[in-house]
Amino acid sequence: MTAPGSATGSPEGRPGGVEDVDAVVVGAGLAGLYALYRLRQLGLRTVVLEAGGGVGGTWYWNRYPGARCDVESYDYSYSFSAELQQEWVWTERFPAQGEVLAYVNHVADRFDLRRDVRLHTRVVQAAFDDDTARWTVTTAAGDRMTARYCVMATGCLSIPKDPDIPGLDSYEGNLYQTARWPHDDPDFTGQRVACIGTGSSGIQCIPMLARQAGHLHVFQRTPNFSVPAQNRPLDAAGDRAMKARYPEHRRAARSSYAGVVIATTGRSAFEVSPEERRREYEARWQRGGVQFLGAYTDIRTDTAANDTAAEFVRDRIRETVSDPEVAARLLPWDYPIGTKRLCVDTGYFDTYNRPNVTLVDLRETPIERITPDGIRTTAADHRFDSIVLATGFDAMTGALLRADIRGRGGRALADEWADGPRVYLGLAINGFPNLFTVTGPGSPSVLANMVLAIEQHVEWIADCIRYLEEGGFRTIEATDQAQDDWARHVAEVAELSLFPKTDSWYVGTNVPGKPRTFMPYLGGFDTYSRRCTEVAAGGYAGFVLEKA
Ligand code: NA7
Repeated sequence: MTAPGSATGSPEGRPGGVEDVDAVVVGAGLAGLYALYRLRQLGLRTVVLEAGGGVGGTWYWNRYPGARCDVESYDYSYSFSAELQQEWVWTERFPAQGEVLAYVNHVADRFDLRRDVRLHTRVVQAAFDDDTARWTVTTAAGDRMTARYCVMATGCLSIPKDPDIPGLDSYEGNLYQTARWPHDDPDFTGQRVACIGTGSSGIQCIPMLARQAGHLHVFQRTPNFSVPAQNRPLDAAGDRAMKARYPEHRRAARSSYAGVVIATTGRSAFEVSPEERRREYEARWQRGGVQFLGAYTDIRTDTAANDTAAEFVRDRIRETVSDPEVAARLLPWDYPIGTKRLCVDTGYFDTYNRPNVTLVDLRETPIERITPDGIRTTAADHRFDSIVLATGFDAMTGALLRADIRGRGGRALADEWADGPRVYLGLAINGFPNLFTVTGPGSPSVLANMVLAIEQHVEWIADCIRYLEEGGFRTIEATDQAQDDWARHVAEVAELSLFPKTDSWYVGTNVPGKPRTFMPYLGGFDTYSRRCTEVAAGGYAGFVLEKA
């Protein structure tokens, strides 16, 4: 017996190896699994196609030492099931990669999701057929599947950036990429190790590598702001208290700016004295995490206000790093704090006090090339047993473009987005009917608590599909006008902040040739989700619905 909506229970195979289902979901991370859960509830035969060898998405791939969530565990978890949130016990305030992955696997088992997930299955094309109004999804193995609905749950940070360093292929030592970390936990004991990149991934793994390596060289191009996690184990009494007020905690998160409640003073940084400001920053530093930036309302919008927070962090770096020359190289100067994603670390700056750690400043001595035995900068030839690339991702659009999505008349998404992504509400694209992008560009996504952002999107998509099914509609498609208006709104809101001028993966400048567009929506999770609800309640304003 199979449950209603099970794809494996009743596949409709056709000659030629084509399988027909109701919905295809691409990706089995937190988004894809929840999409499967909701679409099954609608009675749709749903299949999830996943490139990896396990569920978990980001948490499956990013298993480098020190990988940890920078959102607190009680928030970085599904809220859709009261039973799930009551029974799961988190052990740390900021969960390590392994714990989040164990959680996702628990969810997959608890809700019997695995039977409709196909692992090791990479989607290489999704094409819409105008005549049948169905999507044909092709896998790397050449298998094909058709579906009425295609849900792209491919993640915002899932395609590692090609590090474009000459000579990389010639390297004969061990080469690692944080986002494609091997499962057998490499041992760096006694080795000469290099780490290239000092974003969140680098900042998390550098302290761990330093503990093992004989000597670690960190190759830094842009210094980063980082605040301490102040991570700690959770205890049973705290767990009981949290679980007693979970529903109200979730309600508050759902109506918050970031999908997680960030306590703010509600004041401008200049409404208070420098001493009071310092006390506020100090208290937040001691509490740990990205709540640091919530101190004042104008940190994201006013350069001078921002600089009070930036200078506080620079002072902590000067205080922590004992060699003043090394400290000076670690100071971020040329962009406002928070306009690249703020890093959250455990012992990062302190790592530079270790005798076995050397900082190489690539602004002074750029990398010329990777050689067979190491890295050549303009100043020296370094020999390494292992090189770790923590060089980031082709964020937000990378996975969608990689999938070769073709809409009406065979038009390619890559052509549509040649000047930057345009996605109505970050959810739907003109010319690509019945295709949905979970946490797509133009939605709060990476600026919000991702799990809540995922739940809000999946719930909206499931409600929309139910509406189509019950109303006898064949397709839903965003209008060009609605999509343009939304893209303009996303850009205008971003312009009110300090974000767009900073080079970062938010604007795509980390990937050569990528058009500069501020991709996430900065208007707030609360405002945004209200807007999505209104659009649906208004009979899907900004969409064209076609009757079957
Ligand atoms: P990030 O934040 O994009 O960081 C990548 C780092 O790699 C950053 O320091 C880059 O320097 C550096 N980088 C990239 N390419 C090169 C080359 N060619 N040479 C030297 N240095 C290079 O990616 P992460 O994986 O750390 O974090 C991404 C998100 O994942 C994070 O924000 C969290 O949300 C989770 P640059 O700044 O470009 O000078």
